[in-house]
Amino acid sequence: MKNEALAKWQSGAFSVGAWINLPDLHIAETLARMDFDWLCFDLQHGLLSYSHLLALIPAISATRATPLVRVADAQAAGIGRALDAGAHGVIVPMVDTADQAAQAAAACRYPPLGTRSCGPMRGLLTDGMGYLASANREVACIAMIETARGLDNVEAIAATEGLSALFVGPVDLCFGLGIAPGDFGNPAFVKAITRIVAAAREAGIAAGLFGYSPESVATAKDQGFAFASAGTDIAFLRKGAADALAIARGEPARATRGGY
Ligand code: 3PY
Ligand code: MG
Repeated sequence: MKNEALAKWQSGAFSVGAWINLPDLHIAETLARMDFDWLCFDLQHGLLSYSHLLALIPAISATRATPLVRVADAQAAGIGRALDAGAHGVIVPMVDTADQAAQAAAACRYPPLGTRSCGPMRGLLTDGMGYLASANREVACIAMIETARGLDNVEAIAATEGLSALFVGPVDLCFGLGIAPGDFGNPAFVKAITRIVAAAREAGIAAGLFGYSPESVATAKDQGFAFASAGTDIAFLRKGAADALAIARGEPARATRGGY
């Protein structure tokens, strides 16, 4: 198994992804054919279940987009099931401590590096037994920094053995900082971003951002992130529909809320 997104992050090349929140094969296939570097199924907030993931992930793994899954938490069961379903990496939300990061990393790695149990259904299908030899190297374990405690501990989290990247959830981070959700220009927010990117760089891993708009991706690149998402299926649908309606009625383009 080769994780092309991870290879990009490790080489220092910037990559752009998107999120899948809707349980629809045609939407997954449409995004998979758009040339995103990675696509992440959101099992934390998305409107889809593990059964949907099983049905949709083959649409991604048949293309060059790297399939990722945001799991509910750092528990081994959810991480193992996402990887067994064919995810090449997991994004773990709300990581507060290095212990939690270590728990997530252990769940991503087979012994002796971790405690992942063998049963990679889709990996064996696509890569045969070679999957077992490559998984520890290729699976990406990504810890979200989006709480006050996570920010306090970010250097220790970044230094956790087996972690591939940090990932910022900007609105939860706003809550953690006690600033208005979406106030991404707030000096406290910018300072936190600078600290997170520096912690990742110091640890020799990548940093990524959940982009609330396509425009935020360019800012993320300037801030030193290695990867960012340009939007979600729902946001793309809403923006496309709003633009189509405005054009059809001869009205100026309407600003749409970014994000989900
Ligand atoms: C956040 O903004 O906190 C996110 O995790 C986006 O889903
Ligand atoms: Mg969040």
